[in-house]
Order: sequence, then C-alpha cells, then structure tokens
Amino acid sequence: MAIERTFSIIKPDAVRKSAVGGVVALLEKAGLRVVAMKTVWMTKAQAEGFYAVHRERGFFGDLVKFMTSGPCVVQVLEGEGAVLKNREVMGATDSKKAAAGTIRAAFGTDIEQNAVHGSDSADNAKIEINFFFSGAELAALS
Ligand code: FUP
Repeated sequence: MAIERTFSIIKPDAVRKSAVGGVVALLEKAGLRVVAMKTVWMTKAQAEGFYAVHRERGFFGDLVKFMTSGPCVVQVLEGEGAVLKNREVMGATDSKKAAAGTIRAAFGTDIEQNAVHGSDSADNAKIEINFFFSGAELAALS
C-alpha cells in the first residue's frame, strides 16, 4: 500500500479532557506520523463549511454548536494506507459502539462527542487538509 496523507481533528471534547497526547499516542502506535498539527477554534461559518455535506441532517445544528464549543487540534497524518488506518484506529462513529483499543472507545462519550474526525477517502483528505492548512504550511512537508 502506498504512503498517503489523511486529515484528522481532535475535537473539543477530547481537547477539554486533555486527551490530545493520548490520541496522538494511539495514532502513532497505529503507524501514523504527525506531519502537521495546530490548534484552531472554529467559527460557526467554518464549522458549517467543513460539515456542509451534513447540512440537511437533523443533527447539523448541534454538531456545529459542539465543534465550535472550544478549540480543536487539526492534523495532517502520513503513513501506509493512512486514510483507512486512521479510520480503523478511530473506531465506530458512536463512541458507545467503538471497539476496545480505539480512540473513540478510549476518549469519546457518544455519537456526537466522539473525540476525533478522520477523512473517509484520499480525495476528501486533500480537500480537508486544504481547508485548514495553507500552501506555505504544507510546502515544508513535501
Ligand atoms: P464519521 O465519519 O465516523 O465521523 O461519521 P459521519 O461522517 O457519519 O458523521 C460526522 C459527524 O456527525 C460525526 F462525527 C458526529 C456527527 N453525528 C451526530 O452528531 N449525530 C449522528 O446521528 C450522526 C453523526
């Protein structure tokens, strides 16, 4: 499998409980390298833009409120099959159903407060990385 990049968000619930280090430890243990990382506190417009694909869903308003409730840590991760690897180590969307050993089982609470976001495809990873990281920030990585 080729080396690829994916995008990750450590969500406000995990940042609030000082789980940034714990999340990164599980990502690294899974074979993912952190190649860029910064803290951002999203505006309502940014969160609505990032989750635009979900705007017709009933949970959209609450999701935007949650994602803007405090700072997040956004990351670019790299590794073999990074998109899939990250999804595996994240665990199921609903933290209550996430398998033991996954990030959401360790640090999430429920389907909304689920500790992390991860891109679901290489194409979306590119879009999401470019949503948060500038060309200058990424140029140093290539
Ligand atoms: P995932 O890819 O696992 O992050 O999950 P989805 O893309 O299906 O959902 C995106 C986010 O919407 C989830 F991380 C949490 C939120 N969500 C809810 O708050 N309620 C729901 O019923 C479904 C999703």
